[in-house]
Amino acid sequence: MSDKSLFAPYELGPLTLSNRIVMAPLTRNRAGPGLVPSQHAAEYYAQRAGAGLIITEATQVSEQAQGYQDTPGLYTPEQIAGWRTVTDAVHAKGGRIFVQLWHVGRVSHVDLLGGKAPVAPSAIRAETKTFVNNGFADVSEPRALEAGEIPAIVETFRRAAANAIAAGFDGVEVHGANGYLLDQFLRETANVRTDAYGGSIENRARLLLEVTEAVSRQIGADRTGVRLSPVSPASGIVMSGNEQPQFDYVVAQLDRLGIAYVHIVEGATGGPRDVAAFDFGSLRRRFRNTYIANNGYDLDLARSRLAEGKADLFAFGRPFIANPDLIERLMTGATLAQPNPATIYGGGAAGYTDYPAMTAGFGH
Ligand code: 8OZ
Repeated sequence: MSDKSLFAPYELGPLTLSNRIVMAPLTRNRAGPGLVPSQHAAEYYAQRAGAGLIITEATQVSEQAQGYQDTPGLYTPEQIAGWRTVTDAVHAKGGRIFVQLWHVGRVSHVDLLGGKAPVAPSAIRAETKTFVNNGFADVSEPRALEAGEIPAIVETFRRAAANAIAAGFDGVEVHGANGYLLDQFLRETANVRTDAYGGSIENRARLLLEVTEAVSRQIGADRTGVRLSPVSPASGIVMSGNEQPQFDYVVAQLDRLGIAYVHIVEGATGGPRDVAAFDFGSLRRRFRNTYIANNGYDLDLARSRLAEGKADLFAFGRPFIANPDLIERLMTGATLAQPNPATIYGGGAAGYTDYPAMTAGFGH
C-alpha cells in the first residue's frame, strides 16, 4: 500500500496525480461566442493546476445538450481549439485535467435551443429553473425522446470524447449526476418509458451504460470516469425510494466496464450530506477502481475517510473558486478565502482569475 497521505501521489489509471485532492466540476457561465471556453479559462484552470486532478465545468456534447446560458461545448473545431489552450496551460504547470461531458436533457429552455423543446426520457417537466436571457426562468416542457433518437445521443458523447483527446484532455468524466439527461433516465420519477430504456432497474441504467461504454471504447476505460448523485434532489429530481438498488446496479455495471473511477456526490449537491438513508459503502464495495468522494468535505473529513478506506480521492468544489492554491492552503492549515456569490456565475475575469494565491505570511 502506498503512502496514504492526501498529499502523496496517486496512480489513476495511466496517470500519476500529485495528490488526492480533485477540483470538482464547477459551472461558471463564462463561455464566449460559439460557446468556446472563456478567454480567461486557460489562466483560471492553470492557477488551479496544483489539484491532483482538475475536472472541468460541465461541457455540452451537442447543441441540444445545452441548458444554461454561456456554458461551453466540445462539438465544434473552435471549441476544441479553445479547450486546447486550457489543457496546454494546465499541463505546463504539471496538472492533470479531465473534461466533464454533459447533456442536460429536460433542464433547459426553448430560448437556448432555437425554439425547440428540450428532450427527456419522458414528457415530464422538472420543477426547477435555469439561467437564460440573463435571468432565472422555469425550464420548458420537454418532449420524450423517441427510441430511434437514442443512438444519436450516444454518438454525440462518443464524438465529444474523441474531441476531448484532440483537445489534449487526460480523460473524460461522463456527467451522470444532478438531474441531467443520464440521471433523468435512472429515475422512476422522470422516466416512465415502456421500451428498453425504462420500466426496470436494468432498462433505466441502459443509456448511462451505453454512453459510458461508447466513451471508454473511444478513449480507453482507464481514462473514463462517471459522476453520480444517488440522493441529490438537484435540478428537480424527486426520489422514488429505490435509489439503493438502482445505484448498486449502476455501479456494479460500471465496474464491469473497468472504468477508472466513479465520482459520487454523497448527499444533496452543494448541500447537506445527510439528506437520505443511503449506503455509499455499498457503492464503494461494488467498484474495484478509484472512488472519488464529493460534497461537503473539508480536510478533517477527507483525512478520516481516507484512513477508513471509504474513498481514494476527494473532490472539493466551491473552495477552489476563491483559493487557486487550495492544496497549499490545506497543507499548511492556512485560512480559506470565501468566494463572492455575485461573481460565481457569468461575467469576466472578476471573481474568476483574480483570487490571489497566498503570499508568504499571508492568510495564516
Ligand atoms: C450549477 C449551475 C448550473 C449547472 C451541476 C452542471 O450541478 C451543474 C450546474 C451547477 O452539475
